[in-house]
Formats: sequence, structure tokens, C-alpha cells
Amino acid sequence: MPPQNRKTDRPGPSRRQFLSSGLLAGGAAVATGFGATRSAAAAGDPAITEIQDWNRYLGEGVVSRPYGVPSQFESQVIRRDVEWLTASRESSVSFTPLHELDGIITPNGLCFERHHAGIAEIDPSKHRLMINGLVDTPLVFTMQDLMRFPRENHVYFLECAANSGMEWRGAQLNGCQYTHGMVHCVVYTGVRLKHLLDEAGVKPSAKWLLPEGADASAMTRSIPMEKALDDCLVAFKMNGEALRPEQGYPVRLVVPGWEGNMWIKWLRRIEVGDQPWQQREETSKYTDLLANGTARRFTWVMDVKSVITSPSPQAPINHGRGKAVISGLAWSGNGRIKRVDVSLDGGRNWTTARLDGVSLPKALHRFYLDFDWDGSPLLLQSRAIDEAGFVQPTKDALRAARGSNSIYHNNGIQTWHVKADGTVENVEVS
Ligand SMILES: Nc1nc2c(c(=O)[nH]1)N[C@H]1C(S)=C(S)[C@@H](COP(=O)(O)O)O[C@H]1N2
Ligand SMILES: [Mo]
Repeated sequence: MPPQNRKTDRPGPSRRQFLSSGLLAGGAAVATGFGATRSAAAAGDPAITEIQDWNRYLGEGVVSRPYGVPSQFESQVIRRDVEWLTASRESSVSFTPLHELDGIITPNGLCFERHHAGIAEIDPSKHRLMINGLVDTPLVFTMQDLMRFPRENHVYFLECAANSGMEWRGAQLNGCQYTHGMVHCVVYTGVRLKHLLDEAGVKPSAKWLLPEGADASAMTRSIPMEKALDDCLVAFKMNGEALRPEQGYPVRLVVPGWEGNMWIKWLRRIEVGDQPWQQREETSKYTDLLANGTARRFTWVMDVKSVITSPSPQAPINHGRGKAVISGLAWSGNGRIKRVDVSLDGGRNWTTARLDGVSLPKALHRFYLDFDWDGSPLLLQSRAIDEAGFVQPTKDALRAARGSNSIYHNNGIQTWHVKADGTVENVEVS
């Protein structure tokens, strides 16, 4: 489904409009049993009474699909781009289909992509990683060399600082794939950057790193030494298998909790220095412009954020009233998520959602709210709180603090308008 191409300056209907139209009156109240979730028309259902095709034929044997792919009936579960945003496919972005996923791990083939010069196709036997600059011994590692350092596994989210950037001025894109899909979360296997730096011997004056990619953009970002020594990884596996070319095969930098721009893909060199480097034009765009034209510099940590992934515009309620599941994701670059609240009425009343599954620092968290839908319109919101005590702000509060000139670091509360027919639209309330 293509996104609705609404213009930036047309915000969604206001909360006042909803109040005056009486839309907020109802919500969720009527208690129904799970019986209501069973199909009433079981008698005479051909799915029961008829023998299905797949009951009759001998299926394909093992290894007919040497590398397994999803069922043909899941063909809608794909990365998508936004045509008017994709000026060039090489320097552009695709979005994770968050509305189709569950749990906290993003399958490798569905991780959003952000490239500045397209996908580099690197032969690992010809790839080298160099560490030079303010070190005792400049070093060059082959992939084989990297594999001989002690390895670790960690689950981390990666979020582009521009995620939700198109929503700064008002509700615009109809689907969480587009509003929030510049995030993914996988298990990385890699070596601590600290081990590699120790091997090279960092000089006392060294305070900054400049990692560089082997793609044609030769993407670089300055990273402070404390972060590098704290939890950065040089990763070569994601979800157990080699990184995908789109994600930086054969090796990428992992900068947990910090903006995606710093996670250099196709990592080939790390220069060690005593001050931050002048940012290149492409990457300097990642500096936030405030209303008065001054820049908000060095905004590295990705703030506490959440979104309801279902129901959402691409995942409407298609089963009528009764038992329903609200499902969503929350994350914070500060660590774990402590609590997620959900509102059905545009932020007037809040219920604490159920965080389900593992809770890992700087990883996605899955939350659910199981509720009875009485069929009346809803204004769904989620609000995350992290273990450092940060609370996800409303979009109004964000704009009051940062103006409307920004693109980056939009962690405002998202509102979905669920209509009586179960369809869902991106709106704003204030
Ligand atoms: N070498 C290189 N590294 C890169 C980029 C790039 O274009 N080239 N894009 C950066 C940006 S802006 C983001 S948000 C993340 C995206 O990572 P992903 O494509 O794995 O989602 O990679 C970062 N690392
Ligand atoms: Mo990014």
C-alpha cells in the first residue's frame, strides 16, 4: 500500500474537533469472553468441510529451498521506500515493516536501509580494517584477524536520527512503517572496539575516533573515546549469520543507543585523534537546527520513544468489536524501558501496558495491551518511560522546546485514530 502523500503543512484533525464531534465519548468497556473471538460460522465452513489442496499433494522435499524464504502468503511483508523522499535510490532510505512484525528482533531481510552511496559489495578476503593516528602501533586487520579476538553477542536497536523527521510539522505519513520504520533491532556478534584499540595502544592524548566506511560515500563520523571504550562493537554477524551487504558486510561499527549515522557500515579504517573532525557536508546535516537558527550539536543518544505497531494505518482492526490486542515497540538509548502507558482517548486516560519478553538495555522492548473494543473510535497513543527516568514527550511539548525547524530526534508521542470501521489514520491531538 503506498503511503498517503499528504503535504507537510496539513496537520491532522485536532483533539478539539474530536471532542466536539463526540468521538472521544466511548472507547473500550464492554466485557466479552474469548468465545467472541472464535468464528461464529464454523458450521459449513469450507476450510473445515472441504479437503484442501495441500492435503493431497506430496510437498517439496528438504533443501528444495537451500536458503529458506517466507511463505508466499507473506509477500506484503517487505521494506518500502517513499517515492517523493527517494530522490535517488543510492542515497536514500527504506523502511522496516514494523506493523507486520512481533517480538523484538528484526529479521535480516527486513532491516531498514540508509545508504549515502548505495550498497558496497565487498569481497571479505580483500577487506581490511586499519587503525591509525594517535596509536603506538598502526594496525591492519584482515577479517580472519578480527575473528581471533574474544567475541560477544548483544541485542541492540539502531535508529536513524531522522526517524519520524517527516512528522515534525504535522501528521503526514499513513503507517508506522513510514513514521517509525527507520529502526531495527538484531543480535550482533562482534569484537569490542576496546580490544582492537588496546592492541594498537592508544596514546594518552587520544580523545576521538574517526571511523570510515569503504563505500563510495567514505562515510565518517567523530566518536568520543569514552564511548568507544565503553560498549562499541566491531560486528560481523547479525542474528547469527553474516551481516547483509545492506547492513555493512563484512563488518560494521555498532554504537549502542546512539544515532544510526555513527554506526559506520563497510568499516575500513578508524583514525584516532585528539579532537573531533570537521563533519563532511552530508553528515553535518545530522545537526539539529533550532528555531533561532542555532545548532543543537552532538545529540548522540537516541531518546526514549515508542509506537503502537498494531492497530496502525497499515494494520487496521479487521475482526470487529470484542477482544483485541494492541501491540507496540518502545526503546531508549539510555538503557532499558521501565514502563509503557497506553491511552485509548488521545492522552486523557492512561493504562500501563504489559512489557513482554526480555528487557535488554538499548534494545527494542515489546509491549501489549489486551482490551475489549466496543467498536467506537479511539485515539491510540503510547508513552514510554526509561530506566533513567526520561518520559516520552508529546509532540506539542517537543515543538515548544525545539521549534518546528527540526528533522532529527523526533521522539514525540504518536496518535492513531481508529475509526468505527476499524481503519486507522495518522492524526495529531493537542
Ligand atoms: N559507510 C556507511 N555507513 C553508514 C551509512 C552510509 O551511508 N555509509 N549510513 C549511516 C546512516 S545515516 C544510518 S541511519 C545507518 C543505517 O544502517 P542500516 O542501513 O543498517 O539500517 O548506517 C549509517 N552508516
Ligand atoms: Mo541516518
